[in-house]
Amino acid sequence: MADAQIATQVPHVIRREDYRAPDWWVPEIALDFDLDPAATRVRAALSVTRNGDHARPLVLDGDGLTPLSVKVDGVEAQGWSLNGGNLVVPLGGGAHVVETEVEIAPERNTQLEGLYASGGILCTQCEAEGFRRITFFPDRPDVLSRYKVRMTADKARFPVLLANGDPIAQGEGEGGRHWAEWHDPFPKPCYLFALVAGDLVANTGSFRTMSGRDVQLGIWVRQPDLAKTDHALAALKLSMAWDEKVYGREYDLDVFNIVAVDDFNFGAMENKGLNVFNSRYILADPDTATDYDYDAIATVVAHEYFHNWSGNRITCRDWFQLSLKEGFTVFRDQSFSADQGSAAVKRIEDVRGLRASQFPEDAGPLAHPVRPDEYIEISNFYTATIYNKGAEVIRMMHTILGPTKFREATDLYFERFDGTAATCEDFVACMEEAGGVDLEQFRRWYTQAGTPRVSADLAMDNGKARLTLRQSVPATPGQSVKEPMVLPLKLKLFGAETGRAMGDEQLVLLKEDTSELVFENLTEQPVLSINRGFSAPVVVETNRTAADLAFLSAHDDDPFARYEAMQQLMLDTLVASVASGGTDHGAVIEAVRNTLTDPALDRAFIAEAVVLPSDSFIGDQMAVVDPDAIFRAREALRRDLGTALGDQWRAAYEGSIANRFEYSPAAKGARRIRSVALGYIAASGAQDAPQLAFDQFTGADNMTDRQGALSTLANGQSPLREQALSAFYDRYRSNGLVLDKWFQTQALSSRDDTGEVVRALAAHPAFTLANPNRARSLIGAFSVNQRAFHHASGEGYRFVADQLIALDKLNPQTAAKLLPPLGRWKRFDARRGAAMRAELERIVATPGLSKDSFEQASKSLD
Ligand code: 0A1
Ligand code: ZN
Repeated sequence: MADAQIATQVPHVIRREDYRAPDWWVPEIALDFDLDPAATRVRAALSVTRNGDHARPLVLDGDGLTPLSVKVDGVEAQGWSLNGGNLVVPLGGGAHVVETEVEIAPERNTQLEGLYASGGILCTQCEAEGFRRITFFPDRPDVLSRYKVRMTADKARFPVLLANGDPIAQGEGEGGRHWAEWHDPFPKPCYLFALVAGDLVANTGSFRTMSGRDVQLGIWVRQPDLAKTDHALAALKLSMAWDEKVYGREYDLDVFNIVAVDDFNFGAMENKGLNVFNSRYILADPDTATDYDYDAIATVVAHEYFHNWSGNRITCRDWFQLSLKEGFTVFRDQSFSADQGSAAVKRIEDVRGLRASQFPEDAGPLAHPVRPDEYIEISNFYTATIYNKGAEVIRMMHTILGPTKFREATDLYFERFDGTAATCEDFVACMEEAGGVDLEQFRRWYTQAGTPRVSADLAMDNGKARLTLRQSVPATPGQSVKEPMVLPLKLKLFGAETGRAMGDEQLVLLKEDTSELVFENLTEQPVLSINRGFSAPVVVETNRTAADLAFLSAHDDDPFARYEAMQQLMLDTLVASVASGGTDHGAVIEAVRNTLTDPALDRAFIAEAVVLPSDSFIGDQMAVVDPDAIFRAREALRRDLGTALGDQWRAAYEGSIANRFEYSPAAKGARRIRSVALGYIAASGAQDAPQLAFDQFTGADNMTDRQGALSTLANGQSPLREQALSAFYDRYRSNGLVLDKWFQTQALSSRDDTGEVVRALAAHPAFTLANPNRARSLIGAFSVNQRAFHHASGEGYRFVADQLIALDKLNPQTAAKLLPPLGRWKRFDARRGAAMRAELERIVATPGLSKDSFEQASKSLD
């Protein structure tokens, strides 16, 4: 932590424009680990070669390491020094072997970066800069090396020893120890290094690749979890086949291993041939995992697997290029998941996620371009902008090129940059070359932050419709002036009377500030369907009436646009009620009735379409967010919908009861509509609602139904609430992942006392900040519960700040990730804003604050 303390006083800013090629290459590295949780010895032998004609010494990054020995070409070195934790070794020739030895203590590593212990398993997390906590090395993604790894460990405690690449040899040592050697033939940056040692068992399988090679697959977990790994293994096989079919990408090693650990800062990590996962993205059975969990597991398994090409075979030149691998890989995992079930529902979920996390980021103090220009701590840049907006940018290029040219362009990219550390520019250049398009102006998506806004006004005159499109990009920190973007907008007109499409869908590339489109020979009043499929990640404002939106929600032939029309109608209604206190709910009720009773629609889609926009999304539409007024308006609409459509909700509820759990798109859709219907029945205030929920809770044969019922009860006042919460706790007290749901459900509750409940839960014996999932389940969930977090007393802010200050001492990365909700103070009234600022100031002034939290908190104050 010593480095972190210094950093808070003098934050060192890293700038993209300062990139320089490395002074030294490291084509080969041999690592020898003598593993022990209390004291692990790490010996590293680096073959280094000078890059170009210069006299600069070899500088190896180190963080908290003390060299026990430094040798050059087999001889104890003399002139080395330490500079801010880094090892500086003067070298005379063009090529040398540099050997170092250090000792580290994985069991004391609470930051979960580098080599650490999780539930008795030793594992690593090196992205972005964790390798320097294991050994001295040029810790930057453009230094690619071939790795040989040898591990020795106590055989009883660590019977399984895994690393990247292929297993080469293993044997017995002295004193109950054993060893294993792994070689990875593919040069890789050190952030992809991994090793795991533990008492693990595997669910094994094999996959025959397109060229006929058999790959051994293993999902490694602790023995009691073995029965929960089938879904992940199946998802892995599907991913491997999909990447061959859709991108022509074949797996390249003889083994592919995944290990699940309980303590992990992010979701999972794509280490070459040895992915390490947060156990929540591996373990599933019907009793403990929801449909949401099952889907997330498939997506994350696919994501990490796809990185083998988009990330590992082609990596990033520097961390400013992070979206090169992350944006593209998210686009790939989204397309994979869309192909497994309903593409429309998947798109709706992805856009909902983008609006919930990326749009607020782009509108706040931490806004940054998809390719940032500077950072203090790179871990803070694993953001929704890099991942999700980055994926939208790739999707737009896919839309502009069309699927065939897009595939030719990715073929070119994979072929040209295989084995290298590339840039976002390299990717775009391949798109241009193979796609035969000019993307000069499109590149602004990489440089300009902020969510573009488009206004679309349709006016009729004399049988002609005139569509005026205007775009603007809001100012963001450090970028006050913006240039127009290229916005691919899919649009179509429908006849208001006949409901018929007036012509085909068009793809309009809006490039100017303003542009006008004229539609001739119209025989009836047109209704505009725009940004179909969410073809551009923008905010669209139109002059459509409530009647137009209701019409589209019933007749549009693009399911996303249909969903969107309903959301817009709901949003307009809610924003109007917040402003005026009015309750004109008739149009929404009728639109929901139509959707709910449309026999042509599948249930998964209906369930998405009839859910109201979240409190925070409603807040995002307002100049000053009023959390209490939003909550009241939303609850009033829920109550009216629940009451007016009582029979329809009951019918949807009864009609979706299953005899037995099944994991299929249809069964998932049924469970989803069931829990949405239950929520509306409860919102109507129906007397029997708590009992209905409780019966569902006790009778459920799966976690989706059980947790859905628990959430409904947790929002209410019935005595059955306590009964269900304690039954849930008792049943799952030894299952960490399910306990997270218990904490999260209470933190998300819409009850008045949620703040107090959450503060009490922080003192619950099962709560700990040491486990990131648990910390997120309470603090992360609470701080997105708009009304509870923004309680006028300011208690919510104080509580979260207290927790983050405590968490920062243990795990800076996780603390910093949870900080952004406190930074949204400009969006709230003066009193709330001042209270939020005061907490940010308190965080910044905390002695010993990490640079992770410092960067987030100090930027949030600007
Ligand atoms: N590359 C991983 C996510 C990841 C990022 C950073 C980490 O530590 C700072 C860990 C994992 C992915 O995209 O899945
Ligand atoms: Zn990724």
